[in-house]
Amino acid sequence: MKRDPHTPSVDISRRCFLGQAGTGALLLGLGGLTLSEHAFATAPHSAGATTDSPVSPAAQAALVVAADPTRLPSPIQRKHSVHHDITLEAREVRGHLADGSVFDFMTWNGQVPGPMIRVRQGDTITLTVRSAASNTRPHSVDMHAVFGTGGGSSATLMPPGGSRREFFKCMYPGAFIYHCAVPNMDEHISRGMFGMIVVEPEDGLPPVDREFYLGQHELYTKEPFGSTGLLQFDYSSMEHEDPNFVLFNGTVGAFTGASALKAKVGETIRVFMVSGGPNLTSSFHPIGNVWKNCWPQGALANAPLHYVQTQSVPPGSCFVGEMELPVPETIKLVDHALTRVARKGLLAEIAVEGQANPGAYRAIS
Ligand SMILES: [Cu+2]
Repeated sequence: MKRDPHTPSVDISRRCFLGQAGTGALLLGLGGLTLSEHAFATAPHSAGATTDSPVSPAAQAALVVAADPTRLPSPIQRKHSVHHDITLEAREVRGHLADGSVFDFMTWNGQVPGPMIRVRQGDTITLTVRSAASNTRPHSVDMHAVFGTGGGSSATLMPPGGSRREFFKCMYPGAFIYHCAVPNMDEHISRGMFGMIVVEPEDGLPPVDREFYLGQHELYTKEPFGSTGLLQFDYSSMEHEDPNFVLFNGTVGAFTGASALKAKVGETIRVFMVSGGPNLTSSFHPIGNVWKNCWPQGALANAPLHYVQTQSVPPGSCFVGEMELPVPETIKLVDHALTRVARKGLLAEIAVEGQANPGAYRAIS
């Protein structure tokens, strides 16, 4: 097998975006995405509590951990197998959670979810995992695309500053989660250590105009939703599976309002969504649209379902869905367990711009 010169490295070195948590005028560039004050706005019905701990200078220098949903590998066009060298780095980072609050995330390559890996059935991968020297906890990776003990988690267990390598062949197609799998894996996944590997079928996926990549997970904090400052992880509420935050990409409202994702009338779009959990099942629904083609569980070997309104995406699984865009609108991607949207921070929007289509939809009075 030859190496694919067109396969972008997944070892993404992200620029360091420094910001002042809680300052309204701040604009943060993120790979073409603008995260504004609005992007971190909390819901109008939030508790609005403030913790005892003010935002320290260290907390103010927090990273944007939200992965850019438009930054994902291109669809695969080739009809032959190749080998990939891929590196994932475990990084424990203090990142923006919401307007005025920060949290100590655990990430792959500094982003939540971790980078999407995209290969073709039959491809082989040499995966290097390494752990930043500044980390404080052990980490490993379980890839659901791998035949092997623990999905490779035993072979990739590493201490802070450590590094491991493994080889595997992508023998079956689908969209699969990868996640940290140390004994406290529920905490590590909650803090952000999950991502997606897409193994495209040999014949590829249908062409679309745009693709987006999102990851849902929940955060368990001692402080209620809407609190400011450095929020602390709470093991008790995790044991009761009662989170204060349910999020896309580790951040409250990062892709809403002026920072909504963009598309145009007449296009078709595909959404890849990985459900990290660690405990909640998403009822994934596009408000104002429908999943025209939908692969539950990311099971791409099967024919898609058509015109699905709400699809369950259990923790430890993925979703692939496509929409057509016949009218201009703002599509709200939600978990239809709507308390998570109204009170816990979960929302992403797609602003569809273009000519009105009154034969398909119009407001009358
Ligand atoms: Cu970990």
